Amino acid sequence: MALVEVQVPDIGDFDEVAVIELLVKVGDSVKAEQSLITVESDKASMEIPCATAGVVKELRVAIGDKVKQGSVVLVVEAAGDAVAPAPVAAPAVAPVTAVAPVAAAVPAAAAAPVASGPIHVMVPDIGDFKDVAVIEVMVKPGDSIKLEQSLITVESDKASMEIPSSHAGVLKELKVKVGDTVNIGDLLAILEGAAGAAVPAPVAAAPAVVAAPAAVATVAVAAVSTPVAAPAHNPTATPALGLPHASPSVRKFARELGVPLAEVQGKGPKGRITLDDVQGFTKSVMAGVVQTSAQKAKAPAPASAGGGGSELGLIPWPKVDFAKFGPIERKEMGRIKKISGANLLRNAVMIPAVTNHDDADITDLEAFRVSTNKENEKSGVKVTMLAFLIKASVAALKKFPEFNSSIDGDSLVYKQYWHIGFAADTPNGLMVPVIKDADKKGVLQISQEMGELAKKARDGKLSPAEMSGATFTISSLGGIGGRYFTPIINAPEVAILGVCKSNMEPVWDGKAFQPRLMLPLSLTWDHRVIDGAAAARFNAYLGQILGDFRRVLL
Ligand code: CAO
Repeated sequence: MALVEVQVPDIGDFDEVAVIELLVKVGDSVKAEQSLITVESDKASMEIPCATAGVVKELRVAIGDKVKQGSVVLVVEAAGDAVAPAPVAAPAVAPVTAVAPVAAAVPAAAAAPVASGPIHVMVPDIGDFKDVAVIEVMVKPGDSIKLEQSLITVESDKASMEIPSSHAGVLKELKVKVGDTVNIGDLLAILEGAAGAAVPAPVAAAPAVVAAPAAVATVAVAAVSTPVAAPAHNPTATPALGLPHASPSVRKFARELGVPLAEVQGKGPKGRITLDDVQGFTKSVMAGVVQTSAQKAKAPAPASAGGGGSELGLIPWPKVDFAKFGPIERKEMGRIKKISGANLLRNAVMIPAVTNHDDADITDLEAFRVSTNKENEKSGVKVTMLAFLIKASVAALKKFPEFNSSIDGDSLVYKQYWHIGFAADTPNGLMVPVIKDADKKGVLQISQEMGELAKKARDGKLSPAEMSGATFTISSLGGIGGRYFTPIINAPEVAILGVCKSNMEPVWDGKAFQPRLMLPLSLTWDHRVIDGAAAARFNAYLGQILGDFRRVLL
């Protein structure tokens, strides 16, 4: 039996698309042409099919990865002699996906800024498709339409695609409704145009356009991409696979809000999830009427539960047209920022957190660290202050075990292992690698591991295992600066230590001021588990250890 690498086929004009769903897992038997993954651009989603029947041996992509033509999606052990063992692209079947409106063959007169007046927006070239069904109308008369804004979603049995507007203007009349079928050149909508709002210049060939009468510019948008991809989004098949049935813009909207689409009931045609369904779901969650499965799974014990946040009675996030006030640049947030942002928000909202600030005298410890590094110069391992902090924190966690616990329902789980996470600043955002069993390791070994893990974090090469299992986290801004800050607890941990830059300060010894190197400590703790007195004791004990590390031995 041959191992076959299944590649992304020709996906038309798309350079890179994001993997948004994995439809199979290792060990699954797959049929030829069965969909393997769903990929999505900002305008369309499509499914990549399998080139051959067999058993999935290896998945080479994860959700969030970017792929392009030729990327290997997975490895299949082909059934029988079905297929030659060379890597094969998935069947370059049919179409597509909609797309960025490539400007149409617009007559010079129409391409120039047009005077105010009705503009006819028509169905562009949509590949080989005929009679595609309108499954969603995204605008209504009276709406202000931006250039390239999606107007409707159409769907064949292979793909769903959004048709963008060729012009900006106010929507006067919609010529299609859900359930209609449309073809290239059909009139979609009439806009009241604004001067200068037309598609800039003709680029690609598209439906020929009739020169406009004096007052009416008739333009077709060429929302074209050369077909190819897969037996794509099949609305009848997807529910069977348990996948949500929704257009790309609805999926994107749901992702931005963090709405689990699989839990939204679609009220559109054939159970399709519409924008209204996602909004309705969000309102129900905010009102506390509905809980997502993630909320249900993570909800702490009723006595300590924060619920879904509905009781906060939050008003909507301010919507500001920033461009009104000055030039702007819009950049999509990176994947890691989005993921860590969602976690930080939950932790900030759900944990009654308090921060205690204190200072530790590290004069002697810093002198010891510097001399150790001099002695060890040749070894290549640099002992860092953070490594001492990890070791000192383990001693404090052992003395105050509730700081090494987690809430689980009505219970507190006291962990008898000491895995310490440390926040690492990377070009992609904040990551938290974990030093496992820090209690069993020396400061040198911790320093070395930290260096390796921090490098992996910066290179984006940390494995999930290297980021999981922490019982306590340290966030050090010591190499950068600052005095104190209020770190956010990394749930389900119950405390986090923030450290800033040490400073020489005059410290009163009872007789005189002495210059001492003082390290600012900020300990944030979960008030459901820990109280202020315990936090003050924890910091004081940590300070004693950092002041005289021999105490670790006691
Ligand atoms: N006080 C004074 N100097 C300090 C210090 C402290 N508390 N901690 C570190 N330094 C010094 C180091 O000694 C080093 O100096 P030299 O180069 O002269 O030896 C310099 O600062 C740089 O240290 P570093 O940052 O490279 O090493 P580290 O072990 O302190 O930290 C790591 C490693 C990965 C934690 C760090 O690089 C990092 O990413 N920090 C940011 C963490 C972060 O973003 N936290 C905020 C999370 S909340 O948004």
